[in-house]
Amino acid sequence: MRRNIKLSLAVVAAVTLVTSAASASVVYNNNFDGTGSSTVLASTVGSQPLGFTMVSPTTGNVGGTSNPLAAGDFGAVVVNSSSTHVTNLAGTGNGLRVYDAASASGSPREVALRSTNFSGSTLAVSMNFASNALTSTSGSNFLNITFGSNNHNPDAWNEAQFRLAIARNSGTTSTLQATNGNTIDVTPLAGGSTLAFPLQTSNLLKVFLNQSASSVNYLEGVTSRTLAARTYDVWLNGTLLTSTTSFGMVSGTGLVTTLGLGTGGGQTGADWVFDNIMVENVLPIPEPTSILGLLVIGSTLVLRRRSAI
Ligand SMILES: [Ca+2]
Ligand SMILES: [Ca+2]
Repeated sequence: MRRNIKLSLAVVAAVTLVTSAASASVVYNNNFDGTGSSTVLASTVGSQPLGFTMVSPTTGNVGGTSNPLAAGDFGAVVVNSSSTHVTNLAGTGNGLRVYDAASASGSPREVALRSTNFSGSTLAVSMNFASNALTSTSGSNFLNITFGSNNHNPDAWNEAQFRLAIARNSGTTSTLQATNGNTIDVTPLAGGSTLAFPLQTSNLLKVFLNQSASSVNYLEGVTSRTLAARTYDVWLNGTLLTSTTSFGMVSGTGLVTTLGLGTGGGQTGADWVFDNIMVENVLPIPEPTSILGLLVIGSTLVLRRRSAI
């Protein structure tokens, strides 16, 4: 019995060590409520969000109270469950509605907002999002979640380092896909796939970025993954977006330091709500073999001590 207890303690100690090594520090956190460890002030319902630079539209919002959207509406506005705007389907309290039912011919940025700068070579970006509209519209409805660096502007979705496109399909599901930022068409990377998600309910998106020059390991839930240098992983509702080739960042450029949300002139039916947008510096975890090694070492030490008694 005592041996079992000591073995358990050794396992707990090893797991605690691993957990500690995988701890993260928040470098950007926007729940639009100003609560918790938020680094931004509470945003006001009906206004443009704090913690973002609004590139387009720069002042006010065009529409944003109609549901479904009226033709010509576009903008970003803070909403909550009791506002005259749409309900925050993505989270609790205040959320952010990003919508585009307008058409500015040829424009890569109809709605464009970017986060305040953050830094870190190994980042975990997470957010909740929901499609506000259930049915497909006649217009293009995708929205780009963009990752920008010093010379890859996240404001324009065709210039970002890389981007994730969320799109509403006909029926009641929608898809997410990853693509190079400087590829105009919304197509997955070679060999890439899409992930489906339900409409009008909160979805959890997590992106792990390794911007360093060597591979690192990270934990998503109980899954340990290795990220090669300058690649990223995408998780949607606990499922990994897969590709036959690694999702790579544009080579020879600076680190990703900003996050953007945007649509272009071609989108005339985009209507999305976001909440809990967070960026964390994630410390790499030991190799899986090292974790096993810790357990073996811990167990062995206890067994030796027990044998010596
Ligand atoms: Ca919130
Ligand atoms: Ca548009």
